[in-house]
Amino acid sequence: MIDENIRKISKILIQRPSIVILTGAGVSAESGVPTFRGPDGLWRQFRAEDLATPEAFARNPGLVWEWYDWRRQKIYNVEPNPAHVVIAKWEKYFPFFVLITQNVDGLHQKAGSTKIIELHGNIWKVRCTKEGKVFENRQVPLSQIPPLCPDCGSLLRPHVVWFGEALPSDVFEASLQALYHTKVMMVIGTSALVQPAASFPLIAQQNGAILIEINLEPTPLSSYADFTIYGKAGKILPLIDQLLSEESEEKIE
Ligand code: BJW
Repeated sequence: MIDENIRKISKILIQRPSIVILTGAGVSAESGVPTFRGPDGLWRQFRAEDLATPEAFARNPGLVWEWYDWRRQKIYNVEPNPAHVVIAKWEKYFPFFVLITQNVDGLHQKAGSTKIIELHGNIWKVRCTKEGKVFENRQVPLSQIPPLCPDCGSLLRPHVVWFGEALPSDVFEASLQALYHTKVMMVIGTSALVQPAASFPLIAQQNGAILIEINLEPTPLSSYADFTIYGKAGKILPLIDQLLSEESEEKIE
């Protein structure tokens, strides 16, 4: 039995085929990637202040790199789940489509997504602390901790956005443009606690978008959302997709 709200959402998507999707760690949870704030979340085991700030890296780059090396090993073999697959499919379905992800795991790309803005960077990239050059790096485990720049020998850092760091301006601008333009804003698997991403859905809504949230539990966004569906992203998205396909077939007949 499909929830009535899921039917309503699929109808809205057909009437307004213009969508921005904001994803968070919950989208990758069913692939086995740890979330940050859930019962087994990373921030239950580790202090963000010790591992995910520029100050922590300046104090002890080796410790920070050991943590990133451990996380990279943990997720090296994970695969996209049905939520990633549906999102990748939708970029070809909707005339206007932008995926904004807070995730650094690269699973959206592995599922085939190309119209993607990575807000918080990518755990498979490293950046030279001296010259700012970015390199892809998939070595697991790292042969040297902390790793050094192959060009100039300076310290490399993970190419991610830590607390207290600004998002890259091009990434921020591109997100804003998408938020101003979209008619539907779908927020999936984020606790909506980390700024500025947490404000993005409200910016889209204030510009006329219908706000849809998919999460296991209520978040600070839930009271603003036009529709909230509680459940696993890997279950809900295929249901919406199934209804979209059925409606499209009806249109063709
Ligand atoms: C499921 C599910 C399933 C589970 N299906 N759902 C304004 C007010 C207050 C504070 C600030 C503010 N502005 C800035 C700040 C400070 C800070 C901030 O927001 N702090 C708050 C926490 C209080 N923000 C920043 O510092 C940001 N920078 C900034 O604003 O700079 C300003 C500046 C301007 C100019 C100069 C200098 C500075 C940067 C934030 C960077 C965040 N970085 C991290 C680490 C990335 C790298 C790494 O991975 O190591 O990003 S922290 C972490 O949180 C990570 C995530 O992307 C981010 C969000 O987490 P997410 O994705 O929401 O995960 P969870 O675990 O929280 O939630 C999972 C959800 O999924 C849950 O709701 C589950 O229920 C659900 N779920 N399974 C559906 N199967």
